[in-house]
Amino acid sequence: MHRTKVTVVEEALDANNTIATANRADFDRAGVSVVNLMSAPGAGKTTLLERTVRELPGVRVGVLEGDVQGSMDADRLASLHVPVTQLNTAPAFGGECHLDANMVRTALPSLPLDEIDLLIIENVGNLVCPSSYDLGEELRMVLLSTTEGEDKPLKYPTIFNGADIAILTKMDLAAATEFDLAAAQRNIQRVRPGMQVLKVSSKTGQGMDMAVRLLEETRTSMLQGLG
Ligand SMILES: Nc1nc2c(ncn2[C@@H]2O[C@H](COP(=O)(O)OP(=O)(O)OP(=O)(O)O)[C@@H](O)[C@H]2O)c(=O)[nH]1
Ligand SMILES: [Mg+2]
Repeated sequence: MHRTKVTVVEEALDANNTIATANRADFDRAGVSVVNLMSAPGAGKTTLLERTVRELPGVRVGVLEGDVQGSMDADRLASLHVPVTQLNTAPAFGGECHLDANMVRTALPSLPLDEIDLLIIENVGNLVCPSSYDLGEELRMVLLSTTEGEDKPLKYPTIFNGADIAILTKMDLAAATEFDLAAAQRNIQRVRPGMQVLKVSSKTGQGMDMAVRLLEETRTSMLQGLG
């Protein structure tokens, strides 16, 4: 019984990986760099995106918004005049707590790939579900806010282990929440040795120059890889 369960999960992830590979090929063909933004609910994904859109001159950004329900985040971003496509996991995908490659594939026809350079996918707010699902992205970013506690990398290791970059958000609140920055850094390194960690506040702008530079570098290295 247990073995059957494991097999079914493995098959589902294999199928996801096959579709993710097709997505990646389509993104490459279109010359679009793709970033998958993941975090617990409310860690600051949309706020960081809003600020990034404003501070990334010369890069045409598009957004794919993943939410269980509603379009509040998509509406926030659309008001900044960037192309935004909403993906709701309920009811079309049964209220899943993550995006998967097939959902992204379903959204591809509505993404203006020839009008953008960088597609940022805001995953459903969840520190567990998105971990295992490759969407066809080039860069996986996980956000950890100073209001969540420095222990989270140890409690939810998979999402930190599978990400390329960690971003500590809401740094302006670190003192008020007595966030132990050194412990957070240690915990991240324990689950993902060598992980690059950025410290950002979308309110004060702290660290935004580093975040923007990282996205520009992702774009540049993709173009070099294609060329
Ligand atoms: N003080 C402070 N508040 C922030 C910062 N970033 C986001 N917030 C606030 O945190 C709350 C949640 O931010 P969102 O950007 O909506 O978080 P999210 O990760 O997109 O949330 P979901 O999409 O629901 O998972 C909002 O009230 C923001 O104003 C920050 O850097 N500093
Ligand atoms: Mg959001």
